[in-house]
Amino acid sequence: MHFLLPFKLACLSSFPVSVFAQRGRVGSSDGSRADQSRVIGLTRPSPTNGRNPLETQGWISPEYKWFYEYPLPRTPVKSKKQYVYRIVGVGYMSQIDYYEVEIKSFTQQIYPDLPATPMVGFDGMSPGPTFVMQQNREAVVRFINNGPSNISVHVHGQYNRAPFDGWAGDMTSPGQYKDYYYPNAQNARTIWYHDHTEFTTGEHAYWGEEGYYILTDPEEQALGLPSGPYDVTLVIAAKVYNSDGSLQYDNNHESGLWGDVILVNEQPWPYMNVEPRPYRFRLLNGAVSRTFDLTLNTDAGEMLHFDVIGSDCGLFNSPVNSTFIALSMGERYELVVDFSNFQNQNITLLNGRGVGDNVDYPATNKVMRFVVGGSSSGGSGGVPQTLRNHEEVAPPASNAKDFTFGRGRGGVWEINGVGFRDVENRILTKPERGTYETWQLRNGAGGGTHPVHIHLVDFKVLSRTGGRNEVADYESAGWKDVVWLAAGESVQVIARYAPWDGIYMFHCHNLVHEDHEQVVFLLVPNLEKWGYTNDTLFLDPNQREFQARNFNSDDFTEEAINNKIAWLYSTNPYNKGNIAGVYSALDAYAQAPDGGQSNPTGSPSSSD
Ligand SMILES: [Cu+2]
Repeated sequence: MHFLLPFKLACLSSFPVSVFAQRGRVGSSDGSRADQSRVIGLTRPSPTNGRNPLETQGWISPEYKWFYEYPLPRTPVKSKKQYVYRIVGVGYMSQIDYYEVEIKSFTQQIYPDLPATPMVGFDGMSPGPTFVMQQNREAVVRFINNGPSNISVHVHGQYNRAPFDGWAGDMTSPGQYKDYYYPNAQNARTIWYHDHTEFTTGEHAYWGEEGYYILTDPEEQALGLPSGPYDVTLVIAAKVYNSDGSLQYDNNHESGLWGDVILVNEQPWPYMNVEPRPYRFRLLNGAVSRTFDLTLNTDAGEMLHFDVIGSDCGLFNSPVNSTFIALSMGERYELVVDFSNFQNQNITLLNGRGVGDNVDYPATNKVMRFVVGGSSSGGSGGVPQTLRNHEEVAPPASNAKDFTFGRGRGGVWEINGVGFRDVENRILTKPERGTYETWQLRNGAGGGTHPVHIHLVDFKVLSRTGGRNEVADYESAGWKDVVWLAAGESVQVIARYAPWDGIYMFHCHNLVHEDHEQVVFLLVPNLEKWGYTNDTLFLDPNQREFQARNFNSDDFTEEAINNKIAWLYSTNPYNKGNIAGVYSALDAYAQAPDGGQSNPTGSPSSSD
């Protein structure tokens, strides 16, 4: 445990649910786009209010008429290759699992009465196959690009070294492959992988290039949470279709693509048969620009209470009871919903209207339906009151750094006036490795909704002023890597810039904004006196030896793959799996009077 400073955050106190209720609109409601763009925060919905038909536009897509008629698709778990690279050392043996994933085109039936939709996805499916990784078992995943355009794969929510983090410019072209080396060393968490290619991330995610990456650990497995068929991933998206069934990508003058068709696991408005018992749901907003305000409702219009057990970076210390979840792009929440008292009833997942800066369409207030059966096959799978023991962290004494997300000259989305193409200035900040920093994220000119994602770190949401003026209980209860910055809001987050040095992105996760410049970098610099040998530093996300290679069948024999993994291991990006040792060395460095020259527990990046 490396968070040693006890501190109870003020924002952990409970807000009554009522403070979120019936949050009003700003300005008149004449239904115009201009009016909608001024809407801030959330309309706390019930199934029968919070809905102003004047503000609902007509269908852009062909009208979809099959609500809750098709089942929720369940995404298959990705299998590793049978051969495993084993490392045997003095007193230890570890192994690195190896996976191969092919990016390729495919078609999927979305409208029953239209041609199948052309898409591109990991292993030719969307969502892509779910990775289930075990803590402390590293993995190498070979992504082979047989698709129509460049890719760069980002595992969102894991501290990958920079060359394996899916930097926007680190591209794998069609006909190439790249080996990504993942540490899998963090606590159990529901994370995801998606394309992160410069200027086309939105389109690529939209065509289907996203999927789950679940990391599990023994502590989580001992909790007895609902598992197997009762542990369900739900990626929610919103898209627009043409009359020939193909996807339409219109970014509305670079402001956003809100979508009039709501999909869960790539099926419009599905249903799922459930038993009257608890289920674990892992929610992900995989949409390009649409934010959601989700509630579970009976046919009689009652809202269900459920337990929120985790967020972006894993389980909370204790569950947080709620009736709603606000979900911006890239955010994840894990819920346990108990259907025990709803035998033979429908429970419908609904979305609010007037949420964030969304444009509403006829059916964007609906998401999916759970059809509760009459009997359960047994098993409890309830929610323990103690899920995890994660200590809190003290904010640093120094002033916060400020980052303003807004629309600059020429209407370009920027951060502090800097955009992705501004190569000279786009490294906006250099947090010292191992230190805590508080960042003030502000929504500036141009309004809009900016879900802010910081790569490398887990952060805690400390405060929100303006707009909703509150941090929801479930936002502050755990650690996150995306925070929703709605119009008029300023949000403070704290993170420890560790364990690695290197260049990492931070950006808006409205993918239209991201593709139109709202991406900059943080550089965690090399600590000068920390005993590096300088042979492999992993600072540069485009470091040549880790880049994509042209496809060559000689590279795909078992021997070649084992040699490649052995070489990756020898470059030692992850301190041979001893990441606790990296943290204690960082602590010692910070405390040592000689600036850490004594280097007590070894340097994390040196080679043998
Ligand atoms: Cu944005």
